[in-house]
Amino acid sequence: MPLSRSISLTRFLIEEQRAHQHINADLRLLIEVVARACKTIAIAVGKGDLGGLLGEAGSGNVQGEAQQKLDVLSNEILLEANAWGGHLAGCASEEMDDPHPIPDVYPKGNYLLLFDPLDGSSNIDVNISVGTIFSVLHCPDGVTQPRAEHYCQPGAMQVAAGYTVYGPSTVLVLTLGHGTHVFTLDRELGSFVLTRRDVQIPAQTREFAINMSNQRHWEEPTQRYIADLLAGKDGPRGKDFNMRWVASMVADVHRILTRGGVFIYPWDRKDASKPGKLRLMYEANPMAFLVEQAGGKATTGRDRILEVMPTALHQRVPVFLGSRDEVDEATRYHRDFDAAK
Ligand code: AFP
Repeated sequence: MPLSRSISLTRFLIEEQRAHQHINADLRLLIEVVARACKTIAIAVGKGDLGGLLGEAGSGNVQGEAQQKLDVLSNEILLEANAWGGHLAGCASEEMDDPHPIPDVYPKGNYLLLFDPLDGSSNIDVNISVGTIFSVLHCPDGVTQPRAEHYCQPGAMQVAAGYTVYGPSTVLVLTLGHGTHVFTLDRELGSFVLTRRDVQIPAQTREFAINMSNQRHWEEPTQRYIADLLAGKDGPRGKDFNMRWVASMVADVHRILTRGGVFIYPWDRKDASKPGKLRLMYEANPMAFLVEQAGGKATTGRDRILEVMPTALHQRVPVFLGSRDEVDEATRYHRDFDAAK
């Protein structure tokens, strides 16, 4: 529910630390540092053409995708902000091939931070919402120079996750494993203010999000599921469905956290060697954690995303997440299809 009394992110974190054992001073610092970096990114994104930062950087990332200038800048902002606080053992970014070590001149902490610095960046030049997604894990005991394998922990091991959306307003959505909470950036004060505590995604929905242009590449159970949604009240689902697709996962997930829905990026045959488009560690896991903490569900179409055992830092995965009953329904189509094979 919307809040009337103003609670800053700092106050929220301190009160969480007092009330529960699930947050300590280092984790609190980590979240505050990430939030501060996101404010800097919000300023850069908000300048648009005036900042001279639109367009491609002329480089590619580990995924083989063209990097935007703001991808590169957002990555640098997050790396720099998190280097010196002493809260991290290391960090990993969707934009970098290998994990980034904390410089030796600074103390090290016990957390691993993973991030997609600017999700949906192909939308920047057309002034559509983009965002930052992050995930926090414990560094395994005794590891002082974390390598890729130390980051490869299932999403259920996350201690925190969140995203920001740089849209008409800048919002930060956060879970520390005890509910999902929304903070809105007060641009005059320069601080994030708690605006929704304990968000709950409606269990049922009449709205889905998928890139329909890939339809011919989908596998059979995805085809059947979407065909039944499109059939509306004359079909087996007996109700009409609406469709939305922003092509910025942060914006699509934020809509679902706000009013329900199901977000789908399934496996497809466009490039059958890839097990999906979205990245497990930087997109699927943090979003799955946030969605589950808001009463929703998140699967690969078959299995719970948070239980997928990662084998590589930049691994991809199919994603079905959002309203609980609808994700159950989509997952049932895939499981029934497998069982009938
Ligand atoms: P970019 O960061 O390259 O714009 O990709 C965004 C994204 O990873 C995710 O945010 C969207 O949901 C999805 O890709 C959109 O993919 P399509 O362009 O294939 O619809």
